[in-house]
Amino acid sequence: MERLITEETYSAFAERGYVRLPGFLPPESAEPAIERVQRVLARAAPSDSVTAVRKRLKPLAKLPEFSALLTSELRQCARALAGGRALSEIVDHPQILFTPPGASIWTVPHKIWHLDVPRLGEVGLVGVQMFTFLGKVEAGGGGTVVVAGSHRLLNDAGRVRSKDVKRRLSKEAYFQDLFNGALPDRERFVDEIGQVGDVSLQVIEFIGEPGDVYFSDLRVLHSLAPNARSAPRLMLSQRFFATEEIGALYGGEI
Ligand SMILES: O=C(O)CCC(=O)C(=O)O
Repeated sequence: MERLITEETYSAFAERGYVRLPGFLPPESAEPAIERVQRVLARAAPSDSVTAVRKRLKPLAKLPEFSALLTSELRQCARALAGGRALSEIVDHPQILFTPPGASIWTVPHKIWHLDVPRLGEVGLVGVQMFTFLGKVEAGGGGTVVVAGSHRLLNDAGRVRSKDVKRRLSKEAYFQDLFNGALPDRERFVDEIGQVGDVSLQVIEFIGEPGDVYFSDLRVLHSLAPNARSAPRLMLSQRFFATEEIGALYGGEI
């Protein structure tokens, strides 16, 4: 693992809240899962709704071809990035993320920015999320978007739910603009570094190809993005929760 996780990886993860590990998994290890997904997509009719296709894809993720991508090296890496904390997976298989092509333009979304779990104040990191690719996802191709650096905000505010995190962040000019759909030139959130206090912020699109892995801190604000490319966006994700910290949140085992 040392060949992929260096001191720079740890410090980038601490600073930015995400890290990209190109070729962490052997690209060919994704092939059986890709074949499964493609078989389902090939049977989809143009009139099928996105929800209907997602529903058909969902159970595939329980197949061994998908869990095989959650390697012990990947789990070790998640734990290392989580500062050695014990981690739990609420489900033992990953989740398929699918966005069909067809958006007329790609732009930084102004809505659906969220967290999957509440903030826990000075507890800090509550887990990490892994993303990998079941096909090439290019810029503008619907990859998950995150606000790098946002995990460093609001760590002194005790327990804050996702909705309230957004409400509190809206007091800052950067987030007021990010959440404002009427604002033109939204690519600037990708091209420019914003600032809240001493924290630098930037919207990052998770792009890559089979074998590439991203890890993000579960405190990082993230959203879905449109897919303005011609290929469907197919990614896999798994969440690793800090067992003790999240167990305390929900009053016991998770
Ligand atoms: O589909 C996506 O890229 C968004 C993923 C997401 O919001 C999540 O994992 O919580």
